[in-house]
Amino acid sequence: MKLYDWKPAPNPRRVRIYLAEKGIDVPRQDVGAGWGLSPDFLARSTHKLAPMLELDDGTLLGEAMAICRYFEAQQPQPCLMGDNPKSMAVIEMWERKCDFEGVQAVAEVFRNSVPALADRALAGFDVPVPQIPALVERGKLRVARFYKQLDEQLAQQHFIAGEKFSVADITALCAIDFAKRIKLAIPEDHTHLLRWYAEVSARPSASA
Ligand SMILES: N[C@@H](CCC(=O)N[C@@H](CS)C(=O)NCC(=O)O)C(=O)O
Repeated sequence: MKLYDWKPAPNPRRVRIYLAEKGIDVPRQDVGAGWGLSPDFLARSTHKLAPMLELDDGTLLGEAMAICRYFEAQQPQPCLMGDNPKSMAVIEMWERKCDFEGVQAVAEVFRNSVPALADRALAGFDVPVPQIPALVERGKLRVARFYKQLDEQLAQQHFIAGEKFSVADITALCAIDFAKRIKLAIPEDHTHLLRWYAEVSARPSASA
């Protein structure tokens, strides 16, 4: 088994934090090459995205949460994806929101503004995809709404999907640290979100 990883990127980090929380050690290979992925990895990967998990039978698994789901089924404890129908659904709902409205909103700003990605505005494409500058402002609106929704949610409960730490917290943390790289930090008046951010950032897994 091998995990194809890319240290500076937010989606591979979702898997690294998850594995650290579970105490699972998987052989890894960093497939980054500058602002993109190495030609070797691109040639053999169907999705042309990291992370990617290669199983011993050669199966290639893409998508951060599909990789986590594979390990969760093998080693349920500590439980990070719910242990009953309701908690599983609530965690999945919040994790998907943190991906679509968090990671992907930040990526919209990042990929449409960073000069090094001028013709690579969408990940995973092998043809040039030019940036659309108007998407930067729209992405910022999405990120601001994401922060507000999380702040409201965290006023009600300790972690994003309830009273226990879960994959929803992992995805939210990766989205927020990705946003900080482009100076979209949590606003100072979002006190509940800041309380949560300080706590999850202090977990040993956050340095994964
Ligand atoms: N939905 C995918 C997203 C994967 C993704 O976008 N990965 C980025 C790194 S964060 C990537 O591989 N980008 C390749 C590139 O920029 O060329 C997941 O959950 O794993």
